[in-house]
Amino acid sequence: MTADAEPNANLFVALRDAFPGDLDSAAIETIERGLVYTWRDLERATAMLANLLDSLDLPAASRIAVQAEKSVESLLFYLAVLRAGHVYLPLNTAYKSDEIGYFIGDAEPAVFVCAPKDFVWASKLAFAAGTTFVFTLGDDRSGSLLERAIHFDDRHTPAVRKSEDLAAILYTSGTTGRSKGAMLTHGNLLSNAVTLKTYWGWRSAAEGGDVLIHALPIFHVHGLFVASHGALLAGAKMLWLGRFDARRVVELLPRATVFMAVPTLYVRLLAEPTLTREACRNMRVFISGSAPLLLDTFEAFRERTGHTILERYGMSETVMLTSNPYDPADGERRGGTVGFPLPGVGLRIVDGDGSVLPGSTVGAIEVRGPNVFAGYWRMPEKTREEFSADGWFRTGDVGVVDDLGYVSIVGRSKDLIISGGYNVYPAEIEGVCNEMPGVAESAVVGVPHSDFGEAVVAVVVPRAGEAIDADALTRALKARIANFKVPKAVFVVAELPRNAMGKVQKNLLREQHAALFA
Ligand code: MCA
Ligand code: AMP
Repeated sequence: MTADAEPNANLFVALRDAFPGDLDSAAIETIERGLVYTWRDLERATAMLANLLDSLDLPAASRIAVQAEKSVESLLFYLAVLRAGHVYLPLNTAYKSDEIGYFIGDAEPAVFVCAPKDFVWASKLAFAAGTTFVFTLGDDRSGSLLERAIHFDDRHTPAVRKSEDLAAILYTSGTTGRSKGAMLTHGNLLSNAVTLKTYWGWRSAAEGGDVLIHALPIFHVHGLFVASHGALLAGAKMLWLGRFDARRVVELLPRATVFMAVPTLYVRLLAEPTLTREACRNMRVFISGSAPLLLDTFEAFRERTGHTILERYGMSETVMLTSNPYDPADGERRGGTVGFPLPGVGLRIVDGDGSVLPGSTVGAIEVRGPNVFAGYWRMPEKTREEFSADGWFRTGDVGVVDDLGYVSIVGRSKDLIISGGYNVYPAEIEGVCNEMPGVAESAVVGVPHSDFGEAVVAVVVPRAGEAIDADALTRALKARIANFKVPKAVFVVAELPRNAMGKVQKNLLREQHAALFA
C-alpha cells in the first residue's frame, strides 16, 4: 500500500482480520454432519473459491446468484464472493422456477449456483437470461462448484473495494407485487456488524469465547448477516444446524452462549419440555427479530429459562436499526418494544405530510445512518419515492417512541404478512390467484397463527357461472409460488366486502378469520 492509498474497505478483509490467532481452532462445527471447520479451513476454502471466480474473468462487481441448501460451503461461497469483489445475491430455497426466473431476469447475474437437483430447469432459465456460468452446490459438499474450486490455489489477495461499493443485493417483495433488489454496500454491512459487536457484547476467544447456535436460513439478513457476521467478527465459534430443530437446539444450549431466532423458533423451543434454566445455564443472550415477538412468548421464556429475550428490529434495506439493551446499565429489556435506535442510527416518527411528530405519538418510522442501503437495483424512481426530501428512508412501519426512548412497532403502512419470519406480500399472491382458471378476484390477508405468528389466508370470488375447488386452487398455487406463501386456508365467496369507495375491506376479512389458527 502506498502512503496515500486508502485501506481496503472490503467487508471480507474486516471479517478475515477478526479470525483468532490460532487458525487451527474450531470456527464452525456442523451438528447434523459432525464436521469441524477450522479458521484455516475458512481462509483456504474462501481463497480457492475466490480464485475460481477470478478465473472466470467476470466484469467487476458481477452479481452472483445462489439458491442452494444451507451448508457451511454456501456460507464460504458468500465470503468468497466478497473476497473476489463481486455482489452476492442469495435466493430463498423455497422459490419456484417462476420466482427464480424473475430474479435472474432482473438481476442478470453472471454466475448462478443452484442445488444439483435443480440444475436442469435452473440452468435453462439462467442461460436464457444471459448468465454465463451455472454451478451446482449440494448441502453434502456435492456439485460442480467445489469440484472446480478444489483445483485452485488456497491463497488469494482480496479485491480492493470502497465502502460504497456493492456487496449484496437482497430481494424484498413490493406492495405492488414486484420484488425490489435492495443494494447493500460493504460499508452498510460492516458498519452494522461493528456496531452490533459492541452493543451486544460479542466475546472473542480471548474474552471468554462466544459460541453461537446458527439455526436460521442464510438467504436473509438475519441468518446471513446478523448471525454470521456477528460470530465471524468476534472470532466466535458457530454450532451449525442445516435446519432448525427445537429438540436439537435445546440439546446444544449447554455448549452455547448466543442464540438468534425469529419468534416462531422461540414458540417451538417453549414447546420442548427439556428447555429449562439448567439447559440455558451457560447462555449469555437470546436475540429475537424479523417479526413481532408476542408478550406471552417473551414472558413465558423468561419464566422458564430465567433469560430475558433481547428483541431488535431491522429490514433488508437497512440491516439492524434498533435493539433492546444488552448491558443492564443501558436499561432493561422491555417486551413489546424493539428497544433504542442503535448507535449511529437516526430514527424519527412522522405524520402523513412528513412532519416530525413529538414523542409518544404514533406515526411512520423513518431512519437514516451508515447502515441504510444504496437504493433498489435498477429502480431509481422507486428509490426516490422511499426517501424523504431530506434523505430519511421510509420504512413502511408504524411506530411510537416512548419517554425513555424505547421504540415500539404498532403496525405497518405496507400491506405485508410476516409468517414464521418470512415476508409475504398480499398483492403478489392475489396476482397469482387472479391468474388461476375460474377466479374473478381475490383478497389475501394475514391472520394470527399460534406457530407462524401470522398465516396467509385467501378469499376468492369465482367468475360468473364457474366454480372454484379450494383444494385444487391450493395445489395449483403450490406449483407456482414458494410453499410458505401458499395460503393456509382458501375461502370461496360470492363477493368481497367493500366500502363505499369500492375498496376491499380487508380488516373485515381479518376479523372474520381471526380465530382460524390462533
Ligand atoms: C415453512 N412453512 C411455512 C413457513 N416455513 N409456512 C408459513 N410460514 C413459514 N415461515 C411451511 C412449508 O411450506 C411446509 O408446508 C411446512 O410449513 C413444513 O415446511 P418445513 O420446511 O419443514 O418447515 P420448518 O422447517 O418447520 O420451517 C419453519 C421455520 C422457517 C423454521 C420457522 O420458516 C424459518 O426458518 N423461518 C425463519 C425465516 C427467517 O430467517 N427470516 C429472517 C428474514 P407444506 O407442508 O404445505 O409444504 S430477515 C428479516 O426479516 C429482517 C431483515 C430482520 O429483521 O431480521
Ligand atoms: P424484510 O423485508 O425481510 O427486510 O422485513 C423487514 C420488516 O420486518 C420490517 O419492516 C418490519 O415490518 C419487520 N420486523 C423486523 N423486525 C421486527 C420486530 N422485531 N418486530 C416487528 N417487526 C419486525
